[in-house]
Amino acid sequence: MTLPIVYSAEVSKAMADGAAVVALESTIITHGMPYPANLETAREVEQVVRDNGAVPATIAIIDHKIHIGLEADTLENLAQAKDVMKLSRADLAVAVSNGRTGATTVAATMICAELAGIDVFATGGIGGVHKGAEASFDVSADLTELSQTAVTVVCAGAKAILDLPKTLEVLETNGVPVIGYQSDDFPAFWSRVSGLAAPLRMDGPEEIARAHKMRATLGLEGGQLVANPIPEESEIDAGYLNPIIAQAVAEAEAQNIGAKQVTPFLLGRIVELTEGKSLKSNIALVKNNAALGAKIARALKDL
Ligand code: PSU
Ligand code: MN
Repeated sequence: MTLPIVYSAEVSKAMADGAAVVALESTIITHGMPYPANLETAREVEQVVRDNGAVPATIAIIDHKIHIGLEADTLENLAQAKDVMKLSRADLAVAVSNGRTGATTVAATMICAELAGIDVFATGGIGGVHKGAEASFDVSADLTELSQTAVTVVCAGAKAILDLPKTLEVLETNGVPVIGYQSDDFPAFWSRVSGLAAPLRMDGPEEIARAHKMRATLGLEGGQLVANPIPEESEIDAGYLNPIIAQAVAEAEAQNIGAKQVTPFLLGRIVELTEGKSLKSNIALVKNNAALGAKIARALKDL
């Protein structure tokens, strides 16, 4: 059986030319940001990848196919679509076989990128170990995926809505290299620092590209997590944000929000409670990651 993959015209040409390609996820569009900011951001992030010398491949599941790169009208439809599934490893195949419309999380985007031969993926934040996980067992499948799928993922760390020390522990147990980019501290999404040490540090795209290759050479399965701090001017003060996060987490508990709904609920509530400040920061950090992702993808091509 041939793979159910379709490439956009732009990505298809890039692949044929051997150009650098950067994968982008779609859950951030459908479940991570409100319309129309989600659509504007998706377009701008794609443009940042191009401006940095690579080709963007936004990934989504539509009509029995894994789409690697979305045409302009497809992206526009997805950004406004209702009833889009939030797909991870568990439900990816069912969504494709049943012809559902699905957005890919970090885990599902990694799987699709690897199938398509794309080595680098840029996003905002990864899923992690949720606060209270000792009772809820809510640990994102993103962490397991990083241990088994050979894609370098550029993020801004993990959100402070998560239990960051536990998230780092699980990554370490799973054998995932967590690389602070030009930073000794593990960044916390809206903040440049979490107060936790980044397990590894690298200062340039070439170094990261070489390590990516070396994992393959050594036969180590899994990817790398690059944690790229949010640009200073877009940071949100933790003293202001922490009580807001605590309130959003408490509301989620009180309303029995569980499973896949937790992350979208918290992100949405925090946008409301910060009167859009968190959304502005989120957009800035995704663009920052897209630029670094493009540089890493180019460095990989140059090796
Ligand atoms: N971080 C963001 N915005 C998002 C997500 C993470 O800033 O929309 C999404 C990603 O797709 C990530 C998913 O893979 O949330 C994690 O969901 P969960 O916690 O249910 O595993
Ligand atoms: Mn979860």
